[in-house]
Amino acid sequence: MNESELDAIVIGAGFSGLGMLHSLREELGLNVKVFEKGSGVGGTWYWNRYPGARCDSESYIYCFSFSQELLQDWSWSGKYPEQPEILSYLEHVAERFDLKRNIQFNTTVTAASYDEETNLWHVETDQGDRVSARYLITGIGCISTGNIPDIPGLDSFQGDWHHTGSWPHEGVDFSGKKVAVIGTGSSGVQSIPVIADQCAELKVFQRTAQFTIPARHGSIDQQFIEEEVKPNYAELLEKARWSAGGIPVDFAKRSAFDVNDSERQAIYEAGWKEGGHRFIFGSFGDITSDLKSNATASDFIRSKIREIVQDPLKVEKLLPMDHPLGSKRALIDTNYFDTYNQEHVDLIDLNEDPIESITASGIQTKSHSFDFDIIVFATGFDAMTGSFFKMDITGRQGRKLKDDWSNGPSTYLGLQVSNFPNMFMITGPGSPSVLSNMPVSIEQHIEWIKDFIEYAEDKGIDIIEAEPEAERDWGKHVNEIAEKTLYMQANSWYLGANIPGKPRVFMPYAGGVGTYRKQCVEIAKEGYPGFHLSKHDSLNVAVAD
Ligand code: N01
Repeated sequence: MNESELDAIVIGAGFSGLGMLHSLREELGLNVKVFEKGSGVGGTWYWNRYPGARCDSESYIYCFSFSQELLQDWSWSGKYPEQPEILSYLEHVAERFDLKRNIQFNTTVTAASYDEETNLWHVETDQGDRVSARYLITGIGCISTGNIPDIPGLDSFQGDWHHTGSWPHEGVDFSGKKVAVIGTGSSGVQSIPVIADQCAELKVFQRTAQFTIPARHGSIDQQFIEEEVKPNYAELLEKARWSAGGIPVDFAKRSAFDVNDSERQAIYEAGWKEGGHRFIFGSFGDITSDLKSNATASDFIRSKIREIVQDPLKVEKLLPMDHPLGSKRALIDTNYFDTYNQEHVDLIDLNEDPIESITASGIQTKSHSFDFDIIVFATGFDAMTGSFFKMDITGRQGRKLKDDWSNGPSTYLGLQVSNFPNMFMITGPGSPSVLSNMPVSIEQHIEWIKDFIEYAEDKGIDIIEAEPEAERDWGKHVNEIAEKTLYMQANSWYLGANIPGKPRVFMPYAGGVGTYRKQCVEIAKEGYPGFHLSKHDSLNVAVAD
């Protein structure tokens, strides 16, 4: 590849980067280079190798849809795809479509700056690369920069410690070990039961008790796949694309108060037995929008926690009382609450007994000193903006993305930022991706970006740039939609609440994947209102406010 003729630089080789590379190269014939920090493809699934890691979208819908042959040939083994299998899938995609020839691994992009004179993005890496291209596309994931809390004394700890989001490839041997897990979000809830099975002693440090529903994970239903999925993949995917959450299922429309108490109880029992997110979307349509309806589901889950967990002291700590179900990321689990019935598993409520420091031998809380061999940080991510801020991204007239986003991210459609021409984001803040089945959102972004670039090239347009007004309006719209949801009722990473000092801005678009897609389609049909499209000349240097 002649790098002096690069058309596009893509950052990241997860679902987003692989799909974008394939689309730009195969459909538009562009000369594309991908930079990837890891030594292999996979993105999230390359890094998150913690015990029990899997996706909680059902496997048949957690995939690329651009190749009918790929859809028909690939077979998942589990109801939910587990991390090693997702990684194999992405490896397979990279091999099958010969993508690796355009990917440079073990390379971190450190800086990217837009040059108004040449209308090129100049990209620098930690390996000394200096390359330029007309388009810069970020596929850096939105939950990929780990949050390791600033607890005094971590440096002094004599044991091992790991963050779930950068797990050692060789695995961690927990046998006979005293282990601490800090954090009970998706990663904690998935890893705690598996770590408990392997270690001698486990103490979980919990800041917020969680609602979680049994996943009922198991082998995939082959008959369902062969008879209902594979012959109907096109229709299923189309349904997913226009749905609220990127999955091809029907949401219950009835209210929790359309039925009497015993009917409601029976519906929740059936949902609990079936497991997974169907407990929420298959039961009542207003659980996620109406606090009173939500309370019936929240109460049901609390009753299940009381039923499952034997120790009343642990029950009290495990009951989520400070936020409604679904206002933080909805969780599904395997044996999470049962795990606390094991004698070697204990739970520390950080609200009663906060961590004061990490010592050479373990963790010091306000009232106890605990010894550990291994500390696991399941403490989440500096989501949506963290990975952008790790790079020095400079737009027109030296503007820094970090400065422009100092009060929270601001984008048009989650796809572009004013003053950063020809830079596109896949799963950026302001897009619905994190509230959806990711591959469906990612493919929508990829297709839309590819179509826009094709449109621009056909019309001789050199510069694509979100207009500040459109960006402001989109931000307002994202905010208005969020205000109507229950998401505003919890301290979550959606709001940046998990990172001390991060501006409290609800970052994802909560209007649904289908509604978002409709707006994107209409904008494209109308010739991309809200974007300033221009031919490049070296005087085109005006900065928008
Ligand atoms: O991170 P989280 P995650 N001291 O932020 C706690 C996706 N994902 O890695 O709730 C003590 O959800 C924090 O407490 P609180 C998915 O989108 C998907 O689990 O902030 N505790 C919380 O309990 C998910 O939402 C899958 O009060 C601290 C936990 O650590 C996203 O990734 C699997 C703390 C962090 O939970 C992130 O999930 C895994 C501190 N200083 C991840 N700081 C699947 O598809 C934070 N915590 C299944």
